[in-house]
Formats: sequence, C-alpha cells, structure tokens
Amino acid sequence: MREVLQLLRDGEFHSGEALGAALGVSRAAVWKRLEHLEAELGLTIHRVRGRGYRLASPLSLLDREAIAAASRSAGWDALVFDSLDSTNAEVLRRLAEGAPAPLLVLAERQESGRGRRGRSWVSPFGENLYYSLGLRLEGGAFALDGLSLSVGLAVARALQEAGVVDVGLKWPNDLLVGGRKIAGVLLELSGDPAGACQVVIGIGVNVNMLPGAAVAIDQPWTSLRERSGQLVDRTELALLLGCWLRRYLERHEREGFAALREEWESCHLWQGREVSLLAGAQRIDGIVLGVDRQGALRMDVAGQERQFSGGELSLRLRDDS
Ligand code: BT5
Repeated sequence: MREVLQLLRDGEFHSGEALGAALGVSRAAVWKRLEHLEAELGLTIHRVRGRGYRLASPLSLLDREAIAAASRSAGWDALVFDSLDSTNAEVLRRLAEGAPAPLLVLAERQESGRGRRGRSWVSPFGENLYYSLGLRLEGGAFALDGLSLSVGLAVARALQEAGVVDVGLKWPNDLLVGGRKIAGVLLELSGDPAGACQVVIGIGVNVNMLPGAAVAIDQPWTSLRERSGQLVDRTELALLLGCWLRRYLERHEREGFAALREEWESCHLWQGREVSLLAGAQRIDGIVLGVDRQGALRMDVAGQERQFSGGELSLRLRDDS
C-alpha cells in the first residue's frame, strides 16, 4: 500500500501502465490497489481517461527512517503506523505490555482519534500529525501538575518556528490561530499518579487538512497549510515538535510548571477576558486572571479570586467581552 502511495503522493497524473511497471504488477492489479486505498483509507483518487490516476491532493507521508533516527538520538523508541484506532490507545497498550519508554507513536490516520471527555479528534489519512509520547514515571518524581500546559507551550513554540507566528493557547489545552483550533493536547494516565504510573502525551496538529475536506468538525478550525498556502512536510514538523517537547519536558521535570507559568500566561489568548467556565450543565462567569503554579485556571468571580482545574472544564468567551 505504501509503495503505490509513494508513487502517487505528488498529486500528479500517473498512467496505469507506469504504475504497473513501477510496482511490477498488471494494470488490473494497480486498479485493485487504488480501489483498496479509496475504500480503506478514505483517499480520493481521480481517474481521467488517457492520463491515468492522481490523488485529489498531494500528500506528505511520514518518513519512518528519519523519525526513527531522530528518536533514537533522543533516547526514544518510535513506531509509525499507517492506521490505528488512536495513537494514545496504542501507547497505553504497549506500555501495559511492558514496552520500554519513552515511546513515541505516530500514525498516518486514526480511526477513533480521541479528545477529552469522549469527544473525537478528526484524523484523516496523511493530512495531519497524530503524535503520542508515552512516559513511565516512578514515585511522583515528575510533577504531573501543569504538565498538559507545559506540553501546550512546547506545541506553540514548534508551530511558531514552523511559521505560525500568531498561534496562542486557550486554557487548558487548545492551540488557536485567529480564533480557530489548529491543535489540541490530550494527556491520559494509567497506574497510580502518586506512585508508578504511565502518562501518554497525545498531540493532534492540523497540518495539511484544508477546508472543504470531507471532515465534520463542529467548531472553527484551521491548519498550517491553510495559513501558508503550501503543503507542509509532516516529517519535518514531527521532528521539530519532538525537539521542543524534549526541551519543555526537561524544564518541567527540573523546575515544575511553576517555572513556565509566566511564559504560558504570555501566550494565553484569553488573559483578562470575560469568560464562562462550563462544567457540565454548570456555568460560572468571570474574568481570566491567569493560571496558578499547578496550572489551574485563576478567575475573578464576582470580585473574588477562584481557582478551577479538571479535565471536564471548558472555557467560552462571553459574547459581550
Ligand atoms: C483535544 O480534545 O483537543 C485533544 C485532541 C488530542 C488529539 C490527539 S491526536 C494524537 C492523540 N491520539 C488520540 O487519540 N488523541 C490524541 P478536546 O479539547 O476535547 O477537543 C475535541 C473537540 O475539538 C471536538 O469535539 C471537535 O469540536 C474539535 N475537533 C475534532 N477534531 C478536530 C481537528 N482535527 N481540528 C480541530 N478541532 C477538532
């Protein structure tokens, strides 16, 4: 499957004959493989009589060797899959089976990519980054407090270096550009958070997905390609993300989130804004003051400072702010 995709990824026309010759199969077998790609991976392939086949849009596939080499030098094991239910789920399964950590898992697509609270993360084939890093933590040596915020900061720095200069953070874990979501972070834990446990840091970044793509996302979103107008090399972005993640995880391990708190606030898009904090059916209105040393949201609620934390919370701008 990868072989035929490597040939088609430029988005140009390739005749059935040329594809057959390159793959060492008959034209009928080429046709079967392309049908399989469409059915299995949800890719759209245009067929034009006399010209051949081409992908509806060029693809930047992940370079497995480059990712393995960079990860090795960081001391991480790395695995890249064509398709998974969820990269977070795969890391958790492997760590539960005793796989060594840090363990990085990437996939070209996710069939059940997940967000918080059972929400889903739209993950079409070959378009975006679906990136999960699993860590084993012993005896609370590594502070989990504020970890997802430190990770958000690392993702923001990687995106800025990749040219998305106006990216910012929205508490607790969204990355937005011009009010539209470009990336999200989902941390999942197993084991005893106070003792030996595993944490998986899941990062989804919209890279080459464009509006008009056959995806249904129920909030405004954007991608690097939409911002720059150019196809982005997903491998380069994955490596960049790895560098920034290492840097921020080391800092977090050494000094805790407290050392990153001010920097995080300087990237927080909603500092000082009037917001509603939603917790299920409950709604609390207030003004964002910032975050505390544990990464909890600090809000002025009716003249009193209050702190809020927990994965079930989400923030909305008040219409009148
Ligand atoms: C998040 O959840 O933002 C965390 C997303 C983490 C995804 C990564 S991908 C690698 C790893 N493996 C996984 O299975 N997950 C992680 P949350 O704050 O709950 O946001 C989810 C909401 O974002 C959805 O309800 C949609 O409204 C929206 N959404 C879904 N897919 C999106 C996309 N591709 N781009 C922008 N918004 C999206």
